[in-house]
Amino acid sequence: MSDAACPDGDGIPCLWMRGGTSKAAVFLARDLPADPDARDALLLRVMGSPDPRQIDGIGGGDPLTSKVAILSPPSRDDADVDYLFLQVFVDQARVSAAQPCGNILAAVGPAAIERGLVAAVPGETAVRIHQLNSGELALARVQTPGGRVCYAGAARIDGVPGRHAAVPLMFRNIAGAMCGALLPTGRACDDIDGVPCTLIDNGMPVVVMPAAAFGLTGAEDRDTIEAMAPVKARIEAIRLKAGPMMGLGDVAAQSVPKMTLVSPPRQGGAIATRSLIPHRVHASIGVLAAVSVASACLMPESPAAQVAQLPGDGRFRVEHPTGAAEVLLDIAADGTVAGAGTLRTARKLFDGRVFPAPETQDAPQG
Ligand code: NQM
Repeated sequence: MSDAACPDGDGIPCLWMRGGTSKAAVFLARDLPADPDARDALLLRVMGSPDPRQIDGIGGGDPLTSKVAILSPPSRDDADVDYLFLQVFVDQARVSAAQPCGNILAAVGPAAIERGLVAAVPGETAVRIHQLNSGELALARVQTPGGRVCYAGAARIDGVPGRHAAVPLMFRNIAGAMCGALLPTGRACDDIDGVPCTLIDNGMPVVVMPAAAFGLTGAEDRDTIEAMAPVKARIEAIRLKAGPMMGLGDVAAQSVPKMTLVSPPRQGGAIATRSLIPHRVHASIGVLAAVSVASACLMPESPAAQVAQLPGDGRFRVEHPTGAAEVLLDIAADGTVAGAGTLRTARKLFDGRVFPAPETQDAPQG
C-alpha cells in the first residue's frame, strides 16, 4: 500500500430500523448529498445494489429490506418532520421516489425522536409526518414513557415475530396521492388483456385483479407465485398498460403500480391478497396498498367487491401470505373513504455509521 490516504472515509450516520414488515436505512437529509443523482448513487453503494444478494452492502437481497427513509425538519407548519421514502432496487442500479411506504412510515416517528428532530413528551408523542413522496400528512403515535422512545410492548402484527410497542398510524386525504384521483381512469373496473382490473390509488397506486383470472386460487405462497414465470409475465404486461392509464407514465422502471391478486378470504378476514411489488411477491402487503385494496372492496364493480366479505365496523382484515393486516377505513355518509388507519410496530435495530462500497467502473457480476 502506498502512503496515499485510504479512501474508506468516516462513514455516514445511519439508523437501521424495522418499520412494520420492512426494514430501512434512516438518514438525516443533511448527512447525504443534496443533489438527487449523487445521493442515489451513494445509496446504491450503501445497500450493495445492483446485486441479487447485496453482499457488499446492508440491503437484504429483498425489496422489503432495501429501503431508505430520509428525514429533515418540516417544510410545512402543520408537520413535525419531513419524510422522503426511497426504494433502492436490489438487482438494478435504480432508486425510486415514485412510491410512498406505509410500513417504513411506522419507523419515522421513533427515528425523528431518536435524532432530535421531534421532542418527545412523557407518555405518548404524536408525530405529524409530511410524506414528501405524496405531499400528504400522516399521524403516528409513538410510545415515549419518561420522554424516551420505547420499542417494547404488547402489540403483534402478522409477518413480524414477537410483540412490540404499538405505533398507530392515521392517514387523511390520501385518495389520489400519487395518481391525482382515487380512480385515475374514472372507472372502478377496466379490462386489460381480458382481465377485469381496478386501477386505484388510495395512498398507493394498485391494480386489483382476480387471482382466478390467472388460474390461481389466491392461496398460493410467495415462492410458488415467484416461480410462475408465465403468470408473472402476464401480470407485468398488464402493469405496463395500467401505468399510463393511471397517469404514472412509462412504469417499466418504476416500483408502482403494485399488482394485487384478490380472492375470497380464508381466515375470517375481508379479502385475501397476493401482491407483486411489482416483480417480487410481497411477504405480506404494504400498508397503503392494503388501504387501496380495502377501498376497492367498497366499489361494487371492482373484482375486489366480488370476493370480499365486508366488515360491519370499517375494520378490514386484509389477508396476505403471512397472516392479515388490519386497516380501519373511516367511511363517510356518501360511501367515500374519508380517512384510514392501521396499527404497526417498529424497532431500532442498529445505530451507527454506514460505509458505502467504493465507486467502481466494473460491470456488475451476474
Ligand atoms: O404500501 C412494499 C412495504 C411496501 C410498501 C411495497 C408499503 C405500503 O410493505 O404502504 O408499506 O409495496 O413495495 O413496505
